Amino acid sequence: AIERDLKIALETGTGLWLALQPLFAENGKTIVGAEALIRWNHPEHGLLSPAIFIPVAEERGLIAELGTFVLREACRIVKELDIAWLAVNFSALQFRDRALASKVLACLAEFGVTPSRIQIEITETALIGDFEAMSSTLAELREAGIRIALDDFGTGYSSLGYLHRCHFDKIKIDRSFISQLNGSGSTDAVVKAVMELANAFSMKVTAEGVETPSQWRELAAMGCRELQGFLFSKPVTQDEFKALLRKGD
Ligand code: G
Ligand code: G
Ligand code: MN
Ligand code: NA
Repeated sequence: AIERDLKIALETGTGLWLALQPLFAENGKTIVGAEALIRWNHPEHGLLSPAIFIPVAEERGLIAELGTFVLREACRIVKELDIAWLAVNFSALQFRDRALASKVLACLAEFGVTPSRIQIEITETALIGDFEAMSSTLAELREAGIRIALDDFGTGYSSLGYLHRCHFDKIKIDRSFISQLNGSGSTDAVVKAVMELANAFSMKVTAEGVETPSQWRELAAMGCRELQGFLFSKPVTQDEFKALLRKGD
């Protein structure tokens, strides 16, 4: 039933929308960009999490359509909001389409969106499929100016080899690491090492899931320049996001 309803939602464009979570500079005040997180107001079940329906879309061959919806909506939003960039999450399965890069670029051109204003987040697990196809698609997108972020870093399978052969603009340290920071433990050392690794590969670093002021302080001290988490803001509606931008001015 979820599958049928999702098909209808995608065809009619009703019920699906993008929540926006701001990303902040180390001062915790300046909004540097945002991440789009899909939401579904289901006619009977109410608000559904993507953790429920993304896997259904992936299993039922609907992920390409869903990805198209997300990208088009992201283009519309980034033009409307006064933000530098908006990041969208792509499923590994979307990269099975060899024409993905040209379709993405055509979409941006249609909306008149500069490629540097859209970032694409992929998880490490995306890298374990057809690595050659994946990295050529990513190279094509990067050459056009779209920035690529490696999401949930540390939870998957990325090796130094992947990082070396496939250039990412940014890594997002998974929140499971951030939540274990305590000022002196082994997780602190790991996060520090990841920041140094990122430096060596000229990648930016985002800390995800920052929930406490002490995590914030420690990350800022380590030199982390981009922070995301409930401490600063949860994902919000577009109107709420506009209010956040006004507050920041
Ligand atoms: O907001 P949160 O509960 O919102 O997201 C849960 C999971 O769903 C995260 O792993 C997130 O990356 C994923 N997700 C959110 N939006 C999208 C989307 O538009 N496309 C894909 N493929 N995954 C998404
Ligand atoms: O996998 P990805 O990083 O794309 O997923 C983003 C998910 O993380 C979303 O579900 C979002 O709601 C959630 N999220 C964002 N900030 C925080 C936070 O500070 N704490 C927790 N627990 N979840 C967060
Ligand atoms: Mn993400
Ligand atoms: Na994550």
